[in-house]
Amino acid sequence: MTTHSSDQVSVLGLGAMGSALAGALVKAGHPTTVWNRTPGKADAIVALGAESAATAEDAVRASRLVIACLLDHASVLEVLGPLSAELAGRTLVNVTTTAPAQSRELAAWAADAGVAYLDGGIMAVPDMIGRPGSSVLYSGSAEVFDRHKPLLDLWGDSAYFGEDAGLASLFDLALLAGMYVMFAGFLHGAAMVAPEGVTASAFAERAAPWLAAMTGGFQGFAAVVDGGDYTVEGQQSLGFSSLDDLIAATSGQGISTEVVDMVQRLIRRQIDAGHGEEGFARIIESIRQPAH
Ligand code: FVH
Repeated sequence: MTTHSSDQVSVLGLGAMGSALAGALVKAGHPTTVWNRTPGKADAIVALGAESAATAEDAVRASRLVIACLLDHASVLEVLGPLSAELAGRTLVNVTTTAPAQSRELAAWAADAGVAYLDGGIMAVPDMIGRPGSSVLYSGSAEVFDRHKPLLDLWGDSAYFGEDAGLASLFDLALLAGMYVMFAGFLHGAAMVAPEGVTASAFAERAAPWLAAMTGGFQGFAAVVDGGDYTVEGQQSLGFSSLDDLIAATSGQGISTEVVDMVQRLIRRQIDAGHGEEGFARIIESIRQPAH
């Protein structure tokens, strides 16, 4: 049996993201009950047609399907820990950002309490919810995912990674790792050109298409990594990839070299281990084996 727009749903947490998720459900016609620790945040959603519950317990009791979108793992435990009896026999979809071990801990707690559990990682900002480009990663109960997919799809593209509840979180954080390092690289470049009077906005105009074009190289690196042979012809070698000039130019601008030093260290460890002729993708071996 799959979710229908007439199915009742409760949303716990009306921060920026919880409000966006609840708003999408209400707009799609789901009878929606909302709860937030601090009163007042429900007003905008109630104006759209949601019911406001006075307590988290009341919100849980209102629906078979409960969505949690709270700050972090600790707040989820604080709110849901005392409600295991009320949640028993219901379905919990937790889209709060948590670490994989925390997602697994919640899944184990839910199993003990008789709660069907699906963990989610949101790859979107609140304004993107329900729009193209928004995706939400899920893992945990396949049955819950399949049954509620029409509802989950209201928020964005829904992707399921498997029964291990920690997998969605792992993918979420792995993707965020790529994002943060890319942002740091962009800001490093902006800081490099700033002493010449170039604004960050002007630099962004050049950086965005350049970095977008460079993502075309991911599959090539991935093929080398998956093949496990870094000697494949046609790759830029580690020896050729030295960042010495880049680091010297960075120092010359009087700014920190920390961002590029990190990449240089990953390259250097492989060259020092005798792999200078092999491809750049080999730095994944430095990442896999922490430096002592
Ligand atoms: N906003 C975003 O762009 C990101 C995108 C990717 C996924 N994240 C994650 O979504 C979770 C919620 O994020 P949020 O943006 O809604 O966060 P806030 O606006 O700060 O709202 C936090 C809500 O959590 C409630 N809360 C915090 N601590 C407790 C607690 N101990 N007990 C009960 N509720 C708690 C808070 O309530 P209040 O402060 O209004 O009373 C808000 O409802 C998050 O995991 C992101 O990483 C969003």
